[in-house]
Amino acid sequence: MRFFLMLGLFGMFVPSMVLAAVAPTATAVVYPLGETEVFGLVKMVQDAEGIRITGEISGLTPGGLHGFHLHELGDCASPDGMGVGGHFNPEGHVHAGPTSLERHFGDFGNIQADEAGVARIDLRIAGAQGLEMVFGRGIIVHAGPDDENSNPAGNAGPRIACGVVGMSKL
Ligand SMILES: [Cu+2]
Ligand SMILES: [Zn+2]
Repeated sequence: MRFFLMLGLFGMFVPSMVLAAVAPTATAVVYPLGETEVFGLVKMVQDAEGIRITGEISGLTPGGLHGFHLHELGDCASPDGMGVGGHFNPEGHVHAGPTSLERHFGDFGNIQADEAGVARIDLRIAGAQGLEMVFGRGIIVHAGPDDENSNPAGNAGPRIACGVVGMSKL
């Protein structure tokens, strides 16, 4: 009897431990909105320090800074990208930058394009936890820089690329 009780407890704990160990990477293929040619791939993984975001996006303004956020919804259907709603903000904070203690969850700041219009992304959002909340939401790249201050969205201009976050193995 005790054996089966222990087996039952083991059965409850082990799957959650295994799931945590092999938590999927969050991946978004980012497609152009409207007439832009902005395209790329973004990946997010959770570690003890926070969330690490890597990837590469092309077709940007050469040398430009572009606002880069996780928005609330995963609907990239409209050419203006407005279907994804505002910044993902589960805690009701004001807009800020990724190094601020109080900010939207989706405030990833800016990505910097090189002279060929390609941004190679390697951002660390220190202290961010809760990667499980990103799935099904929208990654947006903006035409202009996020000032990491103005509400509600950093005055980053039009939405030029959009991707829905899904699960991948790597
Ligand atoms: Cu945005
Ligand atoms: Zn924001």
